[in-house]
Amino acid sequence: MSENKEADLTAANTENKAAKKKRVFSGVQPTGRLVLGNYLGAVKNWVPMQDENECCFCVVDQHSITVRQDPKELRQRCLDFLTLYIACGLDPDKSLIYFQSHVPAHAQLAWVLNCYTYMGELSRMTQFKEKSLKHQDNINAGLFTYPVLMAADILLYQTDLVPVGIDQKQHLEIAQIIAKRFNGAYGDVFRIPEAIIPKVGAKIMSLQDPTSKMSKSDVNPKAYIAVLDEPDTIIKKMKSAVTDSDGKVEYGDGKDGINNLLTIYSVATGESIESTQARFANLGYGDFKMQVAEAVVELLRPVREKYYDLKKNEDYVKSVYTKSADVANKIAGRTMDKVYKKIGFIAR
Ligand code: ATP
Ligand code: LTN
Repeated sequence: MSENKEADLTAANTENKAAKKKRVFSGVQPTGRLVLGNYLGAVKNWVPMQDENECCFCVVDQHSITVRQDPKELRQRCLDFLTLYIACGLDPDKSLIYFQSHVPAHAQLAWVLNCYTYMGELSRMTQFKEKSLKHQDNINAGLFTYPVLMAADILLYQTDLVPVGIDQKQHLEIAQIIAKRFNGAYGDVFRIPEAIIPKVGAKIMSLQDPTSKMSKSDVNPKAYIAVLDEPDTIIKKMKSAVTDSDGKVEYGDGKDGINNLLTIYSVATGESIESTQARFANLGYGDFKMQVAEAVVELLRPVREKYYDLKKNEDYVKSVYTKSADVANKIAGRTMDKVYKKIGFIAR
């Protein structure tokens, strides 16, 4: 081959690689109700990624049974979460939107990866420690190996990017460790995924205890704003948000409540933190809270409207998750074949 031709081909390869879309994977467990924290920290950031990348968005139902669930409620919640994904702007023409349990390879790969993950690594996971404290009567093996199933979710699709809130950073790190360990033993099987964590809004705090994370399974509904909360509920919850006694609307140490509300306003409206702070500098807490509440109402209004529209068309929603799972099964199957071959199983 002439030198020039070889150079041309190399250029074409580089171009191809640059043009190749990246794979994105993320998911939310169908527990509690989807809340503002999940929306600002995760789901909202998935929407713009759909244009540039190949995206898989999963309702991770298998993760949710690490905590006891009522079957009837879980079934309904799974459907509601998937419907909400679409209502939040996930587009079935661009992305795969489906249930984890509809792609058996998640559990199959999780089993394999369990054998490449150490007990010591899993016992260091913060989420495991927190959840085992919270559910002391049910510290099951699934709760312990939760990060392995999550690694399987991600590695199965040769994922490049995983958009999540900051609380998932540690789980992403262990997914990278497992992938590198497996690649070290068998060659390049998995792509090494990278966490995408927003600069602002990666950890929205509880409205009742602003030193802890807003969580969708909080027993106190006043602690969170659900994406489907009606405007008057949002306003009431905002009004009762815990603040402090110094009366100044500005960022500061020990001002977790105010810091959180400023962050919420900034992410909800897209206005920078600096200009948000300047905007409210001379306002009392009551008026400030009202303005934050209104911004959240406007942010969530179109989501709520689209959700109730979609609820009228369950067949459409079903067609989305069945078609998506068909494609996801094919992509996942390719990785499983490779994994089984590498570890020495007889080809299927
Ligand atoms: P649970 O209370 O049932 O554990 P959760 O509210 O912590 O649920 P997850 O299903 O664990 O929600 O998380 C879904 C996504 O939302 C993840 O990407 C997570 O990082 C993100 N997320 C969860 N809570 C917040 C929060 N308070 N602020 C920003 N992002 C969040
Ligand atoms: N553990 C995540 C949910 C989750 C996830 C994933 C997120 C399960 N599998 C894969 C990103 C990629 C949580 O938020 N608790």
